[in-house]
Amino acid sequence: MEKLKLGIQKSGRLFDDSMKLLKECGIDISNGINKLKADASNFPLEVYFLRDDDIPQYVEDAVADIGFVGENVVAEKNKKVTAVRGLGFGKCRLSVAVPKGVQYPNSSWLQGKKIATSYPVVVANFLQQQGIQAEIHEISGSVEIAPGIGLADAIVDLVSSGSTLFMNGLQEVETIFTSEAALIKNQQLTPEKEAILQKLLFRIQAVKSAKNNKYILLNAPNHSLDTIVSILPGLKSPTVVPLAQEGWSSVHSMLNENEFWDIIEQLKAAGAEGILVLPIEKLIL
Ligand code: PRT
Ligand code: ZN
Repeated sequence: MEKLKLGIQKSGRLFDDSMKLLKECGIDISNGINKLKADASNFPLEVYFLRDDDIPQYVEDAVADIGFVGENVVAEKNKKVTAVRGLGFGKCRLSVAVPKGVQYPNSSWLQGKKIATSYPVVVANFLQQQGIQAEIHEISGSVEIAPGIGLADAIVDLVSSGSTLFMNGLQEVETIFTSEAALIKNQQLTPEKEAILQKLLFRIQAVKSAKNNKYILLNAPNHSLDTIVSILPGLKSPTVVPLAQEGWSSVHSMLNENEFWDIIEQLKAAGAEGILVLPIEKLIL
């Protein structure tokens, strides 16, 4: 049987989350993780451990059929690959930063300046869109020290917490790209490989929707059931089961993370008691 070849970062910021996602999808690749590649024991998948920068090229060339890689890398490498979906980890932004104290009203400040970055393609596109001419200095690491040593007036670099910029006397002034890890695929997958990918995507979707939702159980006096049921969104409608105690019911439903606290407050106000909230492991909608 054909196997789908997946390229993931071999070490670095995306490695742990990539492995965790596969595990949550029920895919076991515990064999031979230290090697260049590993076979899943219970899914038609072969995992290749690669430098993140190489993943788009490998996917274009079908050395790997699919890859987990930062959208920032996909944008910079500009290879012929298809981005299928975001994976919800590796979140960061590519931002312009200038020395603290500099007044930066908008991107026109960059006109005629020197910008250090590891993302020359994305930065050149941004400058072109904005109609700005500036000099791009490509450097591969420690971009944040460039202004301090007089190499550049500004930098464009990835930011997550912002502490690297802060410690180097820089301020983030404009975000030009927001990024997360994404699943990319080769543009000519065989139907058989496409079918394996669909299976994998189905599992990823189940894992991701489970993360955003909680299972909720509560007790309610029967006279407030109508109100409580109307507050709960649920998949279809909540499950209502009578309690041993006369006049009371147990209500089971599902809540989205984003509206969670809001709804809990409304439920309490409507007379719900003994509210229990549980994580959901997988959710198939
Ligand atoms: O060896 P390999 O080439 O595979 O790895 P790498 O060193 O090129 O990449 P790695 O592991 O650093 O990052 C992999 C991916 O993680 C990136 O391509 C992004 O998609 C994503 N990511 C998420 C980040 C960050 N957050 C991040 N904060 N990548 C890099 N950073 C760096 C940033 O460049 C800066 O130096 O962290 C510093 C800023 O962090 P804060 O928290 O101080 O703002
Ligand atoms: Zn890299």
